[in-house]
Amino acid sequence: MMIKSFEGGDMNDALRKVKKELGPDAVILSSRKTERSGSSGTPGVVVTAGLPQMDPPWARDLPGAPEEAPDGVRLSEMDALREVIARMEREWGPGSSREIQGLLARAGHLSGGLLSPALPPFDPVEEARKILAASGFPEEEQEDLVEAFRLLSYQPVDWSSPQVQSLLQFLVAQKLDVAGSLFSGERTSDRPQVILFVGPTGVGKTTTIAKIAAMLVARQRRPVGLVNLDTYRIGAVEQLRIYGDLMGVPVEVVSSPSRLSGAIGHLRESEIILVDSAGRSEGGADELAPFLSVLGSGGAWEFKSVLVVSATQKSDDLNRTLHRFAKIRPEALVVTKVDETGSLGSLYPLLAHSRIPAAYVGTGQKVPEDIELAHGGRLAQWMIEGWSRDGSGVRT
Ligand SMILES: Nc1nc2c(ncn2[C@@H]2O[C@H](COP(=O)(O)OP(=O)(O)O)[C@@H](O)[C@H]2O)c(=O)[nH]1
Ligand SMILES: [Mg+2]
Repeated sequence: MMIKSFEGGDMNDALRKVKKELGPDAVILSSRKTERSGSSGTPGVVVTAGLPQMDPPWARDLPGAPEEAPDGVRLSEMDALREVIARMEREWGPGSSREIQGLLARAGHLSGGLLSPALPPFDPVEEARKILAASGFPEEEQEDLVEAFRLLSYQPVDWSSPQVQSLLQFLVAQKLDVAGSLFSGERTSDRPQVILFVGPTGVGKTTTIAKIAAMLVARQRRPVGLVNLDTYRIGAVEQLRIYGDLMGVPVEVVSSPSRLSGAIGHLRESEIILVDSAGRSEGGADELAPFLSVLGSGGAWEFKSVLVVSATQKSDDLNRTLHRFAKIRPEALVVTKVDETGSLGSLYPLLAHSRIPAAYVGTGQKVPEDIELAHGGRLAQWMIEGWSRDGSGVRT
């Protein structure tokens, strides 16, 4: 590289001289202000520039060309290079001097007489990876989604973070399995629908049942009955009874499987019977098994079960819950507490791979309003962008 300094009254003046003498391939290495410039003696700018071509023969004869040392290395060129490299390593971090030519090659990078570093190019695939990790998607899912993203992101568009988010939402939404309402708009059978809600303690089963019951009673004017399977006999039974009383809905408490049939019979006026299970935290399908054999015996009612999980559970816990209740063969999921976590990506494996579609989403503690029908696009948006209460969810 041939290196040379040019003086000018201002930056444009100096750059004009650089271009005139070294041509359009000149690389700007540094610039500084001077007290005096040229023959006029007024303040000016000195620009040090070089030509990447290694020492073309004609360069030696240019006015002001550095002198050649005995070993063939131009002394002033070596000093200038050392200075530039030292400064780059200092300001932009170790290794950055390797990019010296690319970074300095444009006079447009000069501002106020100083060189400013170029930003690294925006990498949409890297951005997608970052978003998925920050949103709590498990690592192996991140890999699959990033691979799908890579395949679809070949378009030569000007990628920005919102565009990366949109494509990720599209990919995620496509995978999510949603059921829609558990209830047909109108009564389709003379037999009541009996729906059992199972899931770990504290996820929001009783609250969800109250929300759904209120929705059916108040909005759809459908007769609803509630049953509580009391497998633990402490406290939790009262909660459902209070909700039932508030809504004017009959509640049956059943502590023995042999009484279950009779209790459902008491609710024969009800078109829909929601069954709560108040179990021990370590209990799962096993403690419900004797009740299940009655519920699933068929005949007088239609039966299905729903697994309630909380969005605050980690992916591994959700998986464990799924296994604990697999024997019950839940036909749908309710996901509660999406309002309580910033990383909904942990729900992705359950909603994408469990083959149990999501029916409802719990969005807060308020009964009855904080529930909506599960919607793939909305869930995907919340997983990628975080949850936000916008009130536009569908409730029935
Ligand atoms: N933030 C939030 N809290 C909820 C939601 N659903 C239920 N909860 C709360 O979770 C706690 C346990 O709910 P509960 O219905 O008693 O759980 P259960 O043991 O499964 O019956 C209560 O304080 C509820 O108010 C929800 O969607 N969002
Ligand atoms: Mg409960």
